Amino acid sequence: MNKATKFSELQAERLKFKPELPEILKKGAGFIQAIKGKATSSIADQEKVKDIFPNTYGLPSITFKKGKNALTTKKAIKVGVVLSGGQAPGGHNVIAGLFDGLKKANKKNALIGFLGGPLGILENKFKVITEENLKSYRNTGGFDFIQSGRTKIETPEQFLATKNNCEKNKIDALVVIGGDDSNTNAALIAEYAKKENLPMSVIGVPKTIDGDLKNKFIETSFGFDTATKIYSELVGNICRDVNSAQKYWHFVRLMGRSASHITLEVAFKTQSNITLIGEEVLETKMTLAKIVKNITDIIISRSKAGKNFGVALIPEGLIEFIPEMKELISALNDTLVQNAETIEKLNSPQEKKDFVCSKLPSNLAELMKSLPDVIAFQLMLDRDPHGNVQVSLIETEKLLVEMVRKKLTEFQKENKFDGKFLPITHFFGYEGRCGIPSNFDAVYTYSLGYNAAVLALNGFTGYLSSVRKLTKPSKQWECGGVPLTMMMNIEKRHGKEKPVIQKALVDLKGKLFKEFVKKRDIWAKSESYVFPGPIQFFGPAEVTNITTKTLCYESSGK
Ligand code: FBP
Repeated sequence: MNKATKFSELQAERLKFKPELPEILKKGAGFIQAIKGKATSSIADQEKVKDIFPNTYGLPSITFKKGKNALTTKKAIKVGVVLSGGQAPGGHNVIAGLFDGLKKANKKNALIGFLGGPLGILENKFKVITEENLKSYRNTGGFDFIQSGRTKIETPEQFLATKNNCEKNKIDALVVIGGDDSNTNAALIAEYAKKENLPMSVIGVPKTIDGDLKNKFIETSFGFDTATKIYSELVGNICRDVNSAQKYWHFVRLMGRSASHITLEVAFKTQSNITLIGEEVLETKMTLAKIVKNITDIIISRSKAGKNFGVALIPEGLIEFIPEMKELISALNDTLVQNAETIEKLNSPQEKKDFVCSKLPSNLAELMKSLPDVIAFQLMLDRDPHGNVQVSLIETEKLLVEMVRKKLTEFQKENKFDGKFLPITHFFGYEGRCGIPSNFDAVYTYSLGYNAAVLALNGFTGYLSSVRKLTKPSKQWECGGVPLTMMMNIEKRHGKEKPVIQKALVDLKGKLFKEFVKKRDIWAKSESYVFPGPIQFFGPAEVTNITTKTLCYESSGK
């Protein structure tokens, strides 16, 4: 631990927490047998995905069952671990579970942590992980033990550097803790290693606060539980504040990239007045004007009841789902790539905007010009290394506030609105990513790491660590692995077709969304706010071990 870092009383207490492993993992890899299921296929674009992954496509899913497995304990192995992408509560416990799982199987097993994300692999920067340097990070938030990064390993030179450094360090398995893009990268490294006859397996661990890396075998990504609890506390406090002062409208943008899972979860936990769901906007082709109309309708109707206050939740990815904005962003992605050199040479954002507008089809150029400058500039910012628009940098809440204000002013002139509109904007994202992991996340991450150790000790490659039946007590959780290629489809990135793990967006036919649709009108009119308060680590299980509404509804169909 960094010398400057001091433990708070709570953190000191949390170090003593012992995550309870699933029963199947408790005795270690030597007592776990891997049962292979049927061969799998990718969720879409099967032929194209198969062509790209000739060596790792179609692997069977894996379920762990009790039974002796001496092979996993005889030979000592060396594992490299890397944290990739955005922070999510519980990352340190994945490393702790991985470390303990390896040591339980054979004391000579070794673990090194690549520093600063995948770049650490390329630059061969790592730290040897020992009980001594790991112990103060158990059950803590953050990724600061070995840090993270968003470097994508994609060029032939980068793959070669990965191979050379892994060979140099005699690494038998590489564990990539990441979201959909990082695990797509893990799948590509697994395929490359097979092709090059590199005796190294690659295992992924599902991480992301966004909650969009999930499927039949991955019920949730880690970090979603803690992050949504932190945001819900903050939003709940705001709800209480608006209800106390009764004079402001708060517009809160919430992280989550494209998916609105975080926003939907926070909506249930706080019962805020307005919640926008990006996936619904896409499905119903809701234009920006229609979204603004829906918001102003609620503001006016609350105002008529004497309530010039409320709370509105906006998913950060909303902007990508509004039909005309989606079209604009897609055209911008191409224009920015095709004209990168020229744009680079232009000095001011205004010059860049003018140039970009000159290259866009006229309807999109008009739209770009109609946006507040600050939003237009933000739309032109660099894409991330995986080709995604950095929605965390686009202040959609401010765009909506401006448009709503304009509309209400028009209505005021027409005597259709005589209330007040005093908006305040917020963005909650980074506040939730490094929080102390909730009991659920602390146990889940420890189990995911331990489970990854078992997969690695069995020599499996191209798998995502999978721990399931998560709404049951952790003792009863089921464990195994799910092939990474199974979750893939082909998408356009940086203007080119690429294999990627498909994001799981909010299911509009799912029970949770349907329940939301039933409730939202009531929440819009009333002050049925809920104030969840801070995460509780100690106390009655109904409070400390409660998980997300999303997981409960999706797992049990309640
Ligand atoms: P991951 O997908 O890597 O887990 O990152 C999630 C996230 O927190 C998004 O919610 C957010 O849009 C993005 O990271 C912000 O990225 P950055 O940390 O690079 O600003």
